[in-house]
Amino acid sequence: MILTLPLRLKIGFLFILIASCSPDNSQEKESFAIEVIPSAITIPVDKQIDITIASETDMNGIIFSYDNFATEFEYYSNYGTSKTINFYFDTVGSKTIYFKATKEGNISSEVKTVTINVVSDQAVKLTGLQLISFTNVNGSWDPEFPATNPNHLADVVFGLRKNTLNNPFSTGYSYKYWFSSTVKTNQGDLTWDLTNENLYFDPTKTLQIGFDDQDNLPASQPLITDSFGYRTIGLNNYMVTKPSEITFSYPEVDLEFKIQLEWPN
Ligand SMILES: [Ca+2]
Ligand SMILES: [Ca+2]
Repeated sequence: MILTLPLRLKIGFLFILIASCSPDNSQEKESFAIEVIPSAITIPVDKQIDITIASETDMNGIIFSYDNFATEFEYYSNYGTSKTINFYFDTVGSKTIYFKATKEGNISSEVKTVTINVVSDQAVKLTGLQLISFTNVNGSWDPEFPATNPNHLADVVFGLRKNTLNNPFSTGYSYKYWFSSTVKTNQGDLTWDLTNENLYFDPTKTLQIGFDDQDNLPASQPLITDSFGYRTIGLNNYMVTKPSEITFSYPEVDLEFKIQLEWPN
């Protein structure tokens, strides 16, 4: 008789424990396991990397995210038990990618993460830029102000685009946003110190550069006044001499600018 009460309590406790766990257990049963295998965990900037997502079950969706699924990218197709996709990183640093897969019945897999260390390696560092001349420099780009008011001068910003992978499920490349500078109000000194921006790029590849007069955001006017509105620059002619400064001139649009570089050892 002395044992009866504690025994009942124990049974009761066990029952409650099982009951409260059972919804979680059934969710775990529905989820499934995946493996995420990168072809390397340290890669140079501007190099493509392959990542394979594998499962024992056929996958019909792959979902990945760079911010733990606050924003995510979803692709649906019959991927079978293994799918290799491509990633491309245009900045240096540690990159964590979160992966999930789905299978028939709209069932999500567990989350797997992979962290890739993107290093500068043989990349060149863009450390500065000076805009020497552009169309109508010292002239009026903001005609709402009279020529006697310095506000009529251009408020200059420049932007750079890198040729990067369109998306992990494709092999195509196109130029995409990489960096935009601070604004030099009313021309300012037209000189940007970029030492702390970590602007590393593969010197065998090209960049697109554009300069704008920035009006009230988001409006802006290209300072390169032809139909392109940008120029493509490359370092192929400088790979041997490795100069720390290069001047690019485009007389057809009155454009001249100088970049400062740090070459790898
Ligand atoms: Ca303007
Ligand atoms: Ca202005």
